[in-house]
Amino acid sequence: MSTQIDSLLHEDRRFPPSEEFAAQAIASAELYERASSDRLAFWAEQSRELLTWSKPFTKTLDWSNPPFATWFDDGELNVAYNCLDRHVEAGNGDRVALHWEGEPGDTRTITYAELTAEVKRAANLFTSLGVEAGDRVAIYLPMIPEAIVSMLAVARIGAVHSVVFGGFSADSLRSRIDDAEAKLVITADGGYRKGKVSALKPAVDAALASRGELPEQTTVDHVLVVRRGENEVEWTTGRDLWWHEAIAEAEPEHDAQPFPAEQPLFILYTSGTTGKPKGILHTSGGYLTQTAFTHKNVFDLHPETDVYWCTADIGWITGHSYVTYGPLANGATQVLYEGTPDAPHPGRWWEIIEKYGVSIFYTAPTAIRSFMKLGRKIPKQFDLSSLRLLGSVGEPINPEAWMWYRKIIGNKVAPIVDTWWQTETGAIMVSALPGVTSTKPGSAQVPIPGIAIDVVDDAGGAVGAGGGGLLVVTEPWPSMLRGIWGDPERFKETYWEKFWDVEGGPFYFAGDGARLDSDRDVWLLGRVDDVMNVSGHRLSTAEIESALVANEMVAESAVVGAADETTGQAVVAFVIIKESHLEQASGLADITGALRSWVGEQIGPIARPREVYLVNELPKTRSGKIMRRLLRDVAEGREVGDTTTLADTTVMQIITDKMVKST
Ligand code: 6R9
Repeated sequence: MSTQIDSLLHEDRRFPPSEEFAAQAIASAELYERASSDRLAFWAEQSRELLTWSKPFTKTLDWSNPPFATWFDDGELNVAYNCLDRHVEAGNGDRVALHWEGEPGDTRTITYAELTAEVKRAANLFTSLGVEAGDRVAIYLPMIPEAIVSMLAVARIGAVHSVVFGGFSADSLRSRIDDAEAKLVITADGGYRKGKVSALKPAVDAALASRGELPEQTTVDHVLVVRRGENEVEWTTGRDLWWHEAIAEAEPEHDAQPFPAEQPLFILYTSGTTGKPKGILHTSGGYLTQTAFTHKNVFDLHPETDVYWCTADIGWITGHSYVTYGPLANGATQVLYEGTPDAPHPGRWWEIIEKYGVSIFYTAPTAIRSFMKLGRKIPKQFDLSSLRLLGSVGEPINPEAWMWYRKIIGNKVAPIVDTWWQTETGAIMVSALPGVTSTKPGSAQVPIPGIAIDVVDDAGGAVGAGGGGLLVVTEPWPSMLRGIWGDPERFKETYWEKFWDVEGGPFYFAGDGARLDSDRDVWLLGRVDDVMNVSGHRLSTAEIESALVANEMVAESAVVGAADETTGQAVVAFVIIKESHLEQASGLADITGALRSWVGEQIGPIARPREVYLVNELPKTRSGKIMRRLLRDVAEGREVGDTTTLADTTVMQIITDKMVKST
């Protein structure tokens, strides 16, 4: 079977940067020139410029033992010092670091001086609880300032955090605590979600309780509990401590000690296609270099004037790199929001943008599409004129959602950066540079300066302009994962074995399908497991979904390949109709037939869905990625598989109940 992915969609719109934007842009075309003339010297230069090293490094990359890389190996730095103290020392202590907005509308404004002071106390507190450099600390918190304080205080003492998303169950938390052998767990009584307090502490209690086949003892000595929800909690004396009481007693002064560049910084668990979650390991100097570099250049950050907002939860890599480390290393002022986009009303995000004058906004296509579904009336009630740059991450953004984002949210002028990267890559790898690149709706476009990527066939051969295949990273990069916690074999097998012996290799295999257009711009086509094979043509789910959403009636869609006797696989689409077009759609005699023909016209008869199902929800993970595996179960008439990682576990029932079928 060929790995060539047949690409049929055409997109000719181009948006060159405005002169005004280009004139003030941080990034310049020269960055590409410097990086391509000497890639390693470029990263060394960026690292020295962006970070404060306590002991300067003399080596940049050591790739003598692939796939294990070290960057800036003989240098020493303190990550928290770089995110905090040095900004205060430079006279920016009064700059706001966090505009925190609680879901019920309570707020906290925290300056760099205040954040530094809080992190110093927390560092002393963690040390007094027996946490030493190299020890692991689990963080299971809502989006409150203490989440960021905890991450930075752990980093400050050279310990390693493992943030577990607050929506995960007691079992997921337990397996992550056990795998990392965490000594300390930091949690809250509860946090606000959709107008209600959602308790967190009971999950920690359940995770640490002995039961079933679990070992009797965990490695956890203490649980620190932030008071947020004011809900009743159970208490284990000797183990549990209130954050506010303990922090008040902690010493205020704390000198940040330097640690080696390769000191582990965090573990973040991400689910693989099979087996238990992988603990992705990131270290200090290289990670902070690339997150700071990309945050500054991809988001055109002017730290004195910009108000930046990334909507990701700190439980995901986007929250680590573009809420905590990148922005704070760069001294940015940012918004941190506790709740959901629609609480207490569907305009909450736009209200927050208006309130704080947000100028740079970074979110996910799934959020954009759900706002599209509700219509432009809601954002139009707010003043969004402060926005000057928009970012997208997490999934391919289809051209229609891109255009809506630009027009309705970006006031027809804000450049959009579609950023491709992964938990494993640590930081942005492929993206336009605002002010430099002419943007294209739907394409993530070009590797950032200093990053080497390609699209290859199954044998590792470059497909070249116009070709489709697999996305690979062909050279090591500063923020690359350093391994899978406790499992070096799995690290090699999962990411490196496939392209180990190829010319110019080894290459890092990302697991994404991609194509290069005639300008060599990159188009992401979805995970390789999602690619369909219809009569020998490899079709991308992302492209057919794009075509469906380009129909004025369609708000969201998900496409899967279902087994088919004649064609091998057949295209099956799940579609949500926009609220504003429900009447029009129900007036059509054969709406699903119309949508099938539409896809046929947009990309060709081969892509025409065998079936279209109208639904009012799609199954998504908590980080907003569509779980196509479950839809494939429905399309093939099987019992629906494991739904435990869905954000809303009832959604599959709703889908199977409400499906309207046509063939
Ligand atoms: C940052 C993040 C990684 C996977 C990745 C790819 C998809 C992320 C994307 C994108 C198309 C983009 N992905 N950004 N696909 N265009 N701009 O999301 O990390 O949760 O590890 O997911 O997400 O499939 O392989 P993570």
